[in-house]
Amino acid sequence: MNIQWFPGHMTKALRMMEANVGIVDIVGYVLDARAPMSCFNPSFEKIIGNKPCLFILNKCDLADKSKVDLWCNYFAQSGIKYVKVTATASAEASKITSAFGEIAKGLKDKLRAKGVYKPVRCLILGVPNCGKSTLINCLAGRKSVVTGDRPGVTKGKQWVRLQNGLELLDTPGTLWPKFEDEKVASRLCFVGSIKDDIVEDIYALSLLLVEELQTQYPKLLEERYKLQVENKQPDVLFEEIAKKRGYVVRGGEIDYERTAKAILDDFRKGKIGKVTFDVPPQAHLKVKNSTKGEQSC
Ligand SMILES: Nc1nc2c(ncn2[C@@H]2O[C@H](COP(=O)(O)OP(=O)(O)O)[C@@H](O)[C@H]2O)c(=O)[nH]1
Ligand SMILES: [Mg+2]
Repeated sequence: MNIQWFPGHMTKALRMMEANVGIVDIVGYVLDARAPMSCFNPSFEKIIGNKPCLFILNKCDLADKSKVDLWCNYFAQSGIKYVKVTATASAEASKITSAFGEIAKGLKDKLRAKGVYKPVRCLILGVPNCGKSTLINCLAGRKSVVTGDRPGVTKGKQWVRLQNGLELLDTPGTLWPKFEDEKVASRLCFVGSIKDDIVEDIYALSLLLVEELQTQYPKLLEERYKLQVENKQPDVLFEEIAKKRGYVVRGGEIDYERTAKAILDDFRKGKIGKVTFDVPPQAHLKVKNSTKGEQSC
């Protein structure tokens, strides 16, 4: 599967973030709760530097609660500030605001002691499609920035001022020039951070998804497609799904593209179930032991 990709607009976006980081006080780092590890962008480390950072595990409504809890434990044990949210639910706004508020408080107090009353500025960053703009709209209580279910919707620089004096800077999602690990790249494709149209082989991508689901969530796959999944090769499963769904063309040939797109779409819309592919570093052994080697990351 060939997805080495780094379009020019992402270089531009990273430069914009580097140029603005000097004027922000804190960073909100949005991670897709279905693949938090894969969402860590090495290019962001330089941008964040020593700024206080809040990790926001978003799309929890689509994620596996037990794995999200492992991430929360990991963050808590590592002394990392985090919040788990579903940015599409407006009721979540207060949770996010208070998490930011906690981080901003120390800073505000310091400034006030010096007689400075300025808004606390926060840079919101994350890979494409993880929900940055949705999160900002959730906090603002209105549609202040453009969102969309595909990468690349946010283009320029967008500041949004909240009532509590926090100012948020939305940024275009960025990836990094080279994926060392195919698993990271494919998981970013599954969650829609990498556009399907730059993936050369959508069939190969959907086979990887079937394989990961078969390993980590066999029951969900069985229930969704009413199939027995054990001891079957992913391509065999793929063909069974195609036939069950009637995705065949004239002469009984399987419609590979249609089936591949349907499986990816089912996953992205949460129709297969609540799934999280990545576990935090130390949790790897725990998950393996507790499931008799069924899960891997
Ligand atoms: N189910 C679900 N969808 C979400 C959530 N947050 C964002 N989305 C959807 O994810 C897509 C990308 O969101 P957007 O905010 O544009 O992502 P951005 O590229 O990071 O700014 C949109 O279709 C949103 O509606 C969430 O918590 N749950
Ligand atoms: Mg956006």
